Amino acid sequence: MKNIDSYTHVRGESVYLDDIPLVNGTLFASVYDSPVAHGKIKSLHLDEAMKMPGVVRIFTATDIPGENQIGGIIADEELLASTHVHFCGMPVALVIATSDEAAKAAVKKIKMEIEPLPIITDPREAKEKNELIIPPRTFQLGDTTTAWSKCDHIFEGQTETNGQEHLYIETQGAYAVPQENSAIRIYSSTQGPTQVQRSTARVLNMPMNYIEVDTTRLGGGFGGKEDQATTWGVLCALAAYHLKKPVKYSLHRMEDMRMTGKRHPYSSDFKIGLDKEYNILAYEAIFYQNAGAAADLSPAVLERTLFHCTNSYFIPNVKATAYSCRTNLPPNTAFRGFGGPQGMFVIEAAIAKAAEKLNISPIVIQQQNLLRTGDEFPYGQIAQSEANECWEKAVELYDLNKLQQEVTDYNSKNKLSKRGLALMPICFGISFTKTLMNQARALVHVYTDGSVGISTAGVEMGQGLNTKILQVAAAIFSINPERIKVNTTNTYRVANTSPTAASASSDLNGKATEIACLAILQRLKEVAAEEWKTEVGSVKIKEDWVFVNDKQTDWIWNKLVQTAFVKRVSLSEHAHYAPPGIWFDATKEKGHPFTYHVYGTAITTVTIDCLRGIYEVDSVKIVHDFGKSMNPIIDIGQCEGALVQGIGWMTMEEILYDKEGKLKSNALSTYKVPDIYSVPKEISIHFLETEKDNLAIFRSKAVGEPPLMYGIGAYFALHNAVKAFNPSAIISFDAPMTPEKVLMSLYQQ
Ligand code: MTE
Ligand code: LUZ
Ligand code: MOS
Repeated sequence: MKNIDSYTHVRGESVYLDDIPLVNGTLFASVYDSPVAHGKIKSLHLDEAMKMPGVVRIFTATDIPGENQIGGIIADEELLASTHVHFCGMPVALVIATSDEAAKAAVKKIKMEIEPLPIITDPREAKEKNELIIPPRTFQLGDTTTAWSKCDHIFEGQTETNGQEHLYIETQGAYAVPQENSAIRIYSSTQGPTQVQRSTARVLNMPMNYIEVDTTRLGGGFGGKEDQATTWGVLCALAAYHLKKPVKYSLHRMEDMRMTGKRHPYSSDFKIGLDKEYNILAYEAIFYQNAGAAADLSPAVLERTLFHCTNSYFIPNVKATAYSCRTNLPPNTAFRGFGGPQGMFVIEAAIAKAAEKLNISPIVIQQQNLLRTGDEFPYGQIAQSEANECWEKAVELYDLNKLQQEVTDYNSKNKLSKRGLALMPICFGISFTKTLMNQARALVHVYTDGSVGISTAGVEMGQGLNTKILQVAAAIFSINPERIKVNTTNTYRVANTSPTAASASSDLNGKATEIACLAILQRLKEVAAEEWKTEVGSVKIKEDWVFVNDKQTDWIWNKLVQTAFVKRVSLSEHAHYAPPGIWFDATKEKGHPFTYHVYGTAITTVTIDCLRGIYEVDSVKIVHDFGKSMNPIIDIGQCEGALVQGIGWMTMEEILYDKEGKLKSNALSTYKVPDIYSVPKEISIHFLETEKDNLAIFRSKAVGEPPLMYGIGAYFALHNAVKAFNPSAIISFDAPMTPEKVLMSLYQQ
C-alpha cells in the first residue's frame, strides 16, 4: 500500500500547523530570547516594545500562574527566565501582537541588562567543574582490569562527534484557542501531545482534563519535537489563558535554529584490547555528553549511548562510563538514534585504530567479533542476533571481494582521486529504555454505514505511521482500506500517551489498534453466528464479505455492522497495549530493556578529489533486518532517509558555537545538509529474509532510527580513501569529516 498521505502531500493539501484556518481575532506571539549565554538579569526594559504598533501585551516569568517549569525528566528548566539566563536563545519574554510581523518588530525593541557569568561550552571542562546533570553511570560486563593482561594488543584514543540540527521542514509552533469553562485547545506540532498537555497544566495550574492537544501531522520531527515542542505550546496557552483570545506562534527558521537544542555532541575516550586472533577481549569507554544548560532528555540519551556502546559486537569484558555535562548551550535533545549513534561511532573508531596499528583491514576485526545468538549485551540482555546473517548476506550478495578489488584497482590507476570502502554493521534496541513509556492506546469506532475511524497515541510525522495503522485495521477486519480513516492525535480521545519516538510507535499503537479491532470483530462474528445458528469460529470476514464455514453469505460488511447496531452491540473499542517481558534494574544496570533488536550491514564506497578535498558517496549497499516488512515502500523510504541523515551528520553538517556560546551556523546559508547532489549515487537495500518470531506488529520490525547508523560507514570510507592517498596521515576521529578536514589530512605531514 502506498503512503496514504501521498495524494494530499503531492497536491499541497496536507494540513500542517500553518494550514489550520485561524479563528477571528487570533493574536500572534514572538519570543525575546537571551543574547547572552550565562548571566544574572539586572533589568528588563519592555516600554519601547510596548509602544510598538499592534502590541497587545508582553508576558514574563511573573505572569505564570502555576510553576515556571518545563523540565520533563528533571525539573531544571524554566519556561521564561526569571533571574538568570543559561544559554543564548533562552526565552525571556513573550510579545503578543495583532500580527506576526508586529510581534517580531516589537521583540527587537526589548533591552536587557545582564551581569555576565562564566560560560562553559566544552563538556570535558564542565565535567572538571563538576557541572553534571545526573551522577555518572557505568555499564559493566566481565572484568576489564584483569582482561588487559590477556590482551596481545591494546590501543587507546579519543573521538569527537558533533551535534546535528533537526531541520524538520516545518519549524516548531503551536496555536492555542480558548474554549468554554477556561479549557484550552492547543494545536501543536509535537511528537508528544501528552508532554504539551502535562506541561501546560503545570504552568497554568490547571487540571490536565482542561487541556486538549491536537496534532494532525508534523512536517518532520526527527526527535526535535519529542520534548522541545512543549515550550511553544505552553507559551501560546499562557497568552491565551490571560487574554482569552486565540494565540499562534510559528517560529522563523532562525529563531528555531537559535532557540532549540540539537543532537548531543560527544567527546569520548576509548581503550580496546585484542588477542592474536583479533578477538576483542576488553573495551573501555568514557563518554562526555554535551547536554546543554538543562536536562531535557539528556539522561535518557546518555543511557542509550551506553546500551549501544558495543554496537553489534560481542565483547566479554566491557566497562563504559558516561557523564552528562551541563554547558551553556541550548539544552540538547532527542535526535534519530538518541545517543546510540554517538556510542557506536566510538567502538568503530577503536576498531579502525586497532586495524591501522596492526596493519590489517578493520573488516577482519569487525567480522571476527559480530554478536551471535546467545551472546550477552553489557546490560545483561541475551542477543537474538541477525548480525552474522546480515553481514554474510551483504558480503555474498554485493560481492565484497570484487568491490574491494575495484577500489584497489582504481587507486593504483588514479593519482589525484582515491576511493575508500567501509563496512558498517548496526544493532539497535527497540523499546523506550524507560520501561514505563512502552505503552499505547487506540480508540476504534465502526460507524453504522460501515466506515471506520481510528485514533491512537501515535503522531504522523512523515514516517508512515498512519498508513501502517490503517493496514492493521484493514487486515484484522479484512475490509477495503478505503472504508478506514485515521484521525488526528488528540489528548481528549487518547490519554496519557508516550511521545511518538524510539521507532516503536507502529509496534505500540499498531498492536493497540489490533487489539481494539479484534474485540469489535469478535462481537460482530457473534452477531453473524447467531444469524446462521453456528459457532463463532465458523464465521469469517473476507474482503468485505461474511463467510460461514468458508462459504460466502449474502451479508456484506455494512449489513453485518447494521445488524450489530440494531441488536445494540457495541461498535467501539478502546484498547491498551504494553509489550510483555521488558524490564531494567538501574541499580544493577542490568535487565532486558528491549523487546527486540534490529540488525543490518552497509557497504559504503566513496571517491575523494585529492586536489580539492571534496568527495562523493558512490554507493551504499545494505542488507537490513526488516523482520517481515508490512510495507516495503515505506520501509525503504525510512531506510534511505535515515541513511542520508546519518551521512549528513558524519560528513557535512557542522554545528558551530563560538566561545561565547553563540550559534554561528544559525541559518541555511551557514549550515549545510545533504542535497540531491550529495546523496549516494546508488543505494541498494536488500531485505534480510528471516522467519523468526519477534514482538513487532505483524512481525514487521521498527525501522525509523536504526538505518541512520549506516551513515557512520561514510566517515570510515572517507578515512580509508584519505589513507590511500597519504598513508602516513594520522587522522583524528573527529566527525564530521568535512571537505576541509579531508583536504587538511590529505596533505598532513
Ligand atoms: N521519518 C520522517 N519522514 N520524519 C520524521 O520526523 N522521525 C524519525 C523516524 N522517521 C521521522 C521519520 C524518528 S527520530 C523516529 S523515533 C521514528 O520515525 C518515529 O516513528 P516510528 O516510531 O513510527 O518509527
Ligand atoms: N526517547 C525516549 C527515545 O524517551 N526514550 C528512548 O529510549 C528513546 N529511544 C530512541 C528515541 N527516542
Ligand atoms: Mo525519535 S529520536 O525517537 O523521535
